[in-house]
Amino acid sequence: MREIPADPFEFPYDPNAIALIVIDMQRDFIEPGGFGASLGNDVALVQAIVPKVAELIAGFRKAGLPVIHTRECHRPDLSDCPPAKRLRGAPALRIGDAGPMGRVLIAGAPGAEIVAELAPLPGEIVIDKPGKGAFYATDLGQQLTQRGIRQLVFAGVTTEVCVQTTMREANDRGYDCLLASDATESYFPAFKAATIEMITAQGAIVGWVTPTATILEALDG
Ligand code: TIU
Repeated sequence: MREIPADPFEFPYDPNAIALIVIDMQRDFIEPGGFGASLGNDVALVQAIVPKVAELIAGFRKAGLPVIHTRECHRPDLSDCPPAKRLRGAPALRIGDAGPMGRVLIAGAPGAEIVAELAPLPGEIVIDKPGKGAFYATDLGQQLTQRGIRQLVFAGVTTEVCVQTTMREANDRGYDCLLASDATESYFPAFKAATIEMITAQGAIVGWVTPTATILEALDG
């Protein structure tokens, strides 16, 4: 077993059981005119991590390790979108409404696609998820079990919403979770900082955190 330097202490890296999971790097969250912007957010902050996420993906691919992508999106008939989610608040565009990138957060719409720079390769797992957590109402758990994956490196958006929710789901299911600190972002810098503090506190109660470069060095070694 090798170790990756991390907070709050070394991450016990098992090259035979680790995968990268990239959460929701979709046009709807990253580009102007999508769901993230419709909720009142400035997307510039999350757009800035695209190159770092690309580096991390490239490192996993080069090492021959699995890369998993998730997309938050719903069926065109909205049957998997709880009214409580769709009707909440007063967004400029609701889930399912027609926006500049097609129907907001609907599977198959241009806005629900992963940004071109981070597009999945054929053969990589892509999980469409109706919730914030990637385990809820998906077959992610089965996919990981089939491949013997027990450790997950996390990247993507947003740190405190879909990334943290999925990390907590994974932690409860027995996965070791390592967050790439510079390959994740929030619309709210204070929320990202708080998430990193809360997951690493209490002896890595949810998981570990370390920068992309440190992870890539370990994959190379
Ligand atoms: N609004 C927000 O911060 N996030 C989401 O709605 N979804 C994800 O984080 N992917």
